[in-house]
Amino acid sequence: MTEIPKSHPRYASLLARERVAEGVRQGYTSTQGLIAQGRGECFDYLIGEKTNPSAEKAIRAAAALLLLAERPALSVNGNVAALAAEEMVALAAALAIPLEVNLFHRSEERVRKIADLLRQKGAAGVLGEKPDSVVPGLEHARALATRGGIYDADVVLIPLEDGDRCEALAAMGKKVIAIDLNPLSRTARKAAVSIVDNILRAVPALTEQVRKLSDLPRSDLLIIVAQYDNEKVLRQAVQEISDHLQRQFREENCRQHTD
Ligand code: PTJ
Repeated sequence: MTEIPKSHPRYASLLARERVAEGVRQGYTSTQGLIAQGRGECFDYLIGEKTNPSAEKAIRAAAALLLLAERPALSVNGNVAALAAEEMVALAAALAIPLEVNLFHRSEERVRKIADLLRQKGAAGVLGEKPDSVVPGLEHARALATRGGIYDADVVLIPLEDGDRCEALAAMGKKVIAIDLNPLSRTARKAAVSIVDNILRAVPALTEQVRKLSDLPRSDLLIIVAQYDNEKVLRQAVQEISDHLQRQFREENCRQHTD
């Protein structure tokens, strides 16, 4: 990997880019994953490269949903593995559940490499290498699922993917939690809880919330979920982008006048 000096103003973004490129070199991230990373970088820039209040609300509701679930499941694709393997392992450990590898551009070799990476990072259980069921309504490899994992889950976390599996999982009666920097994506609009944030920041924050809320009685968790309104949160996320851009323009104008 290219050495990025910590003093570089775009250190975090460049490091993430390197991680995805390394995932491609190691063969667990798809080449298409590079394009997804570019889309993500663009939206992260627009949201201000920080966890906004709308995302904080979604993260809290997502943690409550995962704690209330009888059978929660966490999905991992090639970009998630490259960017946040360790963080996903920590989240799975906090919930005491396995992770499940699920790929759009599926090859058995990539599935095995991602499963090995997760085990190497300390995952206690990894599903997805031997899928035994299919999510109805999907005609691609992402339909493959495992009983005891995503197939039977009542709540599923799907970071960084496009919309049709989100809809198909919701049609099975599951509550879907998305992590997607694009608040206008089909996934974000169809999920029960959409975390509009970079996975690099969102997953550690989600694990922290899971730990924090785990002492609460179920009745309090139910209140958090009942008070959550995903449509409102997505509108807020779009407003945060607009406010951020207007602040940027104002600052730029001020600079030009003082130069
Ligand atoms: O590993 P595979 O074969 O399952 O393929 C995975 C990718 C990501 C290539 C595949 O799911 C794909 O093509 O996804 P899309 O359609 O590009 O959608 C990815 C979404 O994730 C986009 O809305 C991006 O804005 C968003 N995204 C990209 N990077 C990040 C992100 N969201 C949060 N954090 C990121 N770092």
